[in-house]
Amino acid sequence: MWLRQAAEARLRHTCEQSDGLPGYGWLLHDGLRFGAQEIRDRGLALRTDFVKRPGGEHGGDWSWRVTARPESPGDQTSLVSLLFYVATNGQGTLQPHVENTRLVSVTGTSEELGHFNITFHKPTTDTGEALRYASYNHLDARSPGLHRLTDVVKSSLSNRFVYAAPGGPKRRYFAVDTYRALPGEPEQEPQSHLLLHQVTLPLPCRVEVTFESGSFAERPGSLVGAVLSEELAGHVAAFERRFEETFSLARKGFTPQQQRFAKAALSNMMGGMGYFHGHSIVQSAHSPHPLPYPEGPLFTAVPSRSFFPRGFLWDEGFHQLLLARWDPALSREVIAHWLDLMNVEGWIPREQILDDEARAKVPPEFILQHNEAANPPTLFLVLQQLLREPGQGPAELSYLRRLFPRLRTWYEWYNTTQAGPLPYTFRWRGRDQDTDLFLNPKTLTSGLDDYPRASHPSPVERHLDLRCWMALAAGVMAEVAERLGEPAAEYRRMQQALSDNALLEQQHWAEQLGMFADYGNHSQAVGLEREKVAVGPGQPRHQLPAPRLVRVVRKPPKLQFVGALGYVSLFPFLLQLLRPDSPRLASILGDMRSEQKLWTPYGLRSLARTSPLYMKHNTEHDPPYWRGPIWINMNYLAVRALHHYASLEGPYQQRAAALYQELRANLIANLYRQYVESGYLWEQYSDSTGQGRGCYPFTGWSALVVLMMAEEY
Ligand code: 6A9
Repeated sequence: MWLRQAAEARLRHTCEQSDGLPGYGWLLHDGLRFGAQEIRDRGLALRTDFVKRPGGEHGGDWSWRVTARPESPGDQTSLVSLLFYVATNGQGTLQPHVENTRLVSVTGTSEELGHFNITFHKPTTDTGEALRYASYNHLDARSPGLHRLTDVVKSSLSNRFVYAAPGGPKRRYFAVDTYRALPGEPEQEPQSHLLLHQVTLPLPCRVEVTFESGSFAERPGSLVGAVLSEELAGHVAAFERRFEETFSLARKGFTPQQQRFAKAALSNMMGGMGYFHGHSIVQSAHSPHPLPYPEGPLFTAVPSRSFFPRGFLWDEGFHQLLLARWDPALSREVIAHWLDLMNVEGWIPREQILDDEARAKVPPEFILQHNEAANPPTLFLVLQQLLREPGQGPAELSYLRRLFPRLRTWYEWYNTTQAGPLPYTFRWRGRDQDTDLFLNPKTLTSGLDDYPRASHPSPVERHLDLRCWMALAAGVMAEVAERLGEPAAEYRRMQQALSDNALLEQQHWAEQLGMFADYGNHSQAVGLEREKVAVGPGQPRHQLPAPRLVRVVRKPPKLQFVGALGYVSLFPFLLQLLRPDSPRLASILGDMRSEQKLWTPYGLRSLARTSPLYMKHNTEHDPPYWRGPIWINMNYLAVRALHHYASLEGPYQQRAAALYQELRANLIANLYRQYVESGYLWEQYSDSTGQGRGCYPFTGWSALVVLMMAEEY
C-alpha cells in the first residue's frame, strides 16, 4: 500500500478503474522469475521489480524492490509512505521482529511455504547508493479476511506522528497506529493475522524486501542491493532476447516504442495470472437451492487485473493462445487446472468466483453459476495449437493421456446438453427468458452476451457459432484420440459432418439475407417503448413510478433465419470451416470489407451498421455491448482466418491476402495509438472513433495484438 502525505490520508492499496490513474501495469514479466511494473499515481511514479530465485522445497526466495520517484523531477519535498504487509489467510503463523518502532522482519510458517523469513531493508536513495533518513511505524492486527485488509489499515491511521529529519523542519504525517476492530464487525472470527511495516520519507527513494525460504539451504548470498540489480539486469536482457526470438518484432520492422507496447501487453497478461482457491456457488437443476461447488484451486490468467480479476472459461482459451507461444508448459498447466474444475456431468462453470476476495468484486446477480450454462470451448483452440508444435515427445503424450478422460467428458457434455433440434445443430441453453423486458433476450453463455439472436427464445433455435465451435472441438478430439490410439472414428465422423459445407448451408445459409445465420422463432419488428401508466382520479402524476421501457413486438414472430449480420455470421469463416472455393467466401469477404456493414479503419465491428439492432440499448440501463463495438478476440480470429485463406489456392486467395494486410495493419495501428494516448489496452474499441471502451486495463484477449504483430496464427 502507499500513501502520499497531505492534509488528508489517501491510502492506496489496489489500482481501481474508478481511480482514473494515468497508467499502471507490467512493463516486463517472464511469468516465472522476474517482473517490472510501473504505477503512475498523479505526481508519484512507482516502479516495482521482483526477482525469484529457485531453491529448496518451497519455491525458493524472492525479492521486491520498490522505487518511488516524483513525476516532476523538481519535487524533492513531499513525503511518501510505503507500506509493506504480510497476512495469513486462514492458516499459518507470523512473528514480528521489532526494533524501536521499526518492524525489521517477520518470520513465519505456512502449509505451502514452510518456514520463511521476510526482511524489510532500510530505505535508500532511488539509485540505491546511500541510506536515507525515514520514520517507521508498524501495525499488528487481525482482519476478518484478506478482502478487508484495506479497511483494517485505514481504520488504524492517525496523523499524530511527526517526521523530523536531522536539521529539517518537523512535519506531521499519517501512519498506522493502534489497531481498532472494524466498525460493525466485532463478532466476526478473524481469519487473517496482519503485520505491516510503514516507511515514511521524502521522494525519491527505494525500499527492498527479501523473502527467504527456510528449506533453501545454501543460498549464495542475499538477493538485495547490487546483487539484486545484477540479477534483474540479467533477467531483463534474457527477456529481450527471448521476446525477439519468439515474436520477431524488431526483425519485422516495428519501432522500439511499438515493441515496448507489445512487451507490456504480453507482460500484463502474464503478470495478471493468479492462483485462486475456493468454491463457486452453483444452481443445479437437481436442487432447489444454490449449493457450494467443491473447493479447488485454479491457476489462470484474467481478463483484467483490476476489474475482472478472476477466471473466465472462454477468455482463457484466447489468453493461452498468446501465453502458449511464450511458455507452452505454463499453458499446459493452466489447461489442466481448468479441466480439473469439471463436475461429474462434464460441466465447467463459466465464471470462476472462488472465494470472498473474488466475491467482493462481483455484483450479487452474477455470482450464481448454472449447471446448464455453457461457454465457447476455446480451450480446444489452444490444444489445436499445442498439437501443432514440433517436438511432441513422450512428456506431451503422457500429458494428453491424462487430459483425455476429461476432454472426452467435456466434449460429451456440450454434445448432449447443448444439442439443437436437428442432428448436427446446436443451441445455447440459458438465454434470458423474459421477452417483455429486453429488446433481445441475451445469450450470456455464448460469450457474445447481447448479440442479437432469435427474438423469442425457444427449443427450435439453432445457433451458428456453437455449431462451428463443435466442429473445432470434434476435430481436436479426433486428433488427440488418434495420437493416443483411442477410438477416434466417431469424433472424425462428427467433424466431417459439422464441416460439410453442403449441410452447413442447408442448416444456416439464409439465402434471402445473403449470409450465414442463426435460425429460430424470430421477429425483426421489435422496439422498446415507454410503458403506459394509468393515472387514477385525483392522483398527482409526479407520485407515479417512472414508466419502464418495455419491448413491443410489432409483427408476430415466425420460424426463420435471424437477420443480424456480424461476428456470428462470420463463424464458418472465422473457424475456417468453409472450403477455399466456397462461393460463400465471396459474400463474407464482401460484407467484411463493406463500410456500410462491418469494416472500420480500426477493425471489424461486431454488428453491421445495416443490422436492425446496431448500437441499440437492450434495456434502459443496458447499453450496446456486442452490437457494434470492435472486439479483439474476434478480430484476431478474422485476421487468422484471412491468413489461412490467403495461403490456400482458390478463387478468393488474392482477396483474402489483401484484406489480411489491411485488417491487420488497422488493428495494430489503432490499439497502439489508443495505448499511447490513454496508457491502456481496452476491453473493446469504438467503431466510430477507434477509442477504447468498457473496462481498462484489459490485457486479456486484447493482448492478442501481439500475435497479430508477430503474425503467429
Ligand atoms: C460483471 C461487474 C467490478 C463480458 O471478459 C469476461 C467477460 C467475457 O467472457 C464476455 O464474453 N466479459 C463478455 O461479454 C466481462 C463479464 C463480466 C461480468 C461480471 C461484474 C464487475 O464489477
